Amino acid sequence: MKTIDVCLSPELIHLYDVSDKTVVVVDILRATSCMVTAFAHGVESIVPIADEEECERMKLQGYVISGERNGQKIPGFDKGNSPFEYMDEHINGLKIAFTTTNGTQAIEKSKGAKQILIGSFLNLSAISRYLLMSDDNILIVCAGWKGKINLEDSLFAGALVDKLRKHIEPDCDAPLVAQELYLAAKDDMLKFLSASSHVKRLNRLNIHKDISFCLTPDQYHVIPSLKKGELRLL
Ligand code: 3SL
Repeated sequence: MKTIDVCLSPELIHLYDVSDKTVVVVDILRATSCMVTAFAHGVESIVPIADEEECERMKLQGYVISGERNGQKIPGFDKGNSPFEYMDEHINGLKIAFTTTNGTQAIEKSKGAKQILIGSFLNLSAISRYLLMSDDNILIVCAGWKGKINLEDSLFAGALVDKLRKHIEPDCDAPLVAQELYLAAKDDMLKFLSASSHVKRLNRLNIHKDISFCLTPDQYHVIPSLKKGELRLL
């Protein structure tokens, strides 16, 4: 039977051999939710970049530059990290270079995996259907916050484990922890997350509607996948 595991923080990724695995990178609030939204609205490609200056230089190559640090849009960048910035018709066909506090760092740390997919609640069923059909073992990499574990990415991991569990064997205890967490939270994830550090941080920045949107399952059916350093639709 195929296996599934959960890396609760990118700092733990050295514990996993990703070379033969499909890795699903998740940063629910808000990087991977933004990426999924952007592809659902016709973005051509996204280059995820860990370093802010490197991302800024992509402007010279004609890219739209997007990014945040600590939840706030980087001054001088074209766009920030709210999914609502990636929903209008002007998004269609754009090539974006994207840097975020945690999400793009998690993608960078996952390089070396057999395949890298971008997950969020917004494309949860699309991802789970794809993983069921694939032969690869699976690792969910949670972006967390600056190396620490966070609740929202762990909840997504649990939701995905819950969908796959009948067909895919947990490789360790982290999938079980995540699944139990999700089962406790699933009836009201917004309430469950109200005490979480990043929800409190975003609320302090007056970012409210992004939170409930990013927790909405199955808005889109797209699956972004990393190839040669660039995210494109699978
Ligand atoms: O850390 C990240 O990658 C971001 O998603 C964080 S924020 O939601 O934009 O603050």
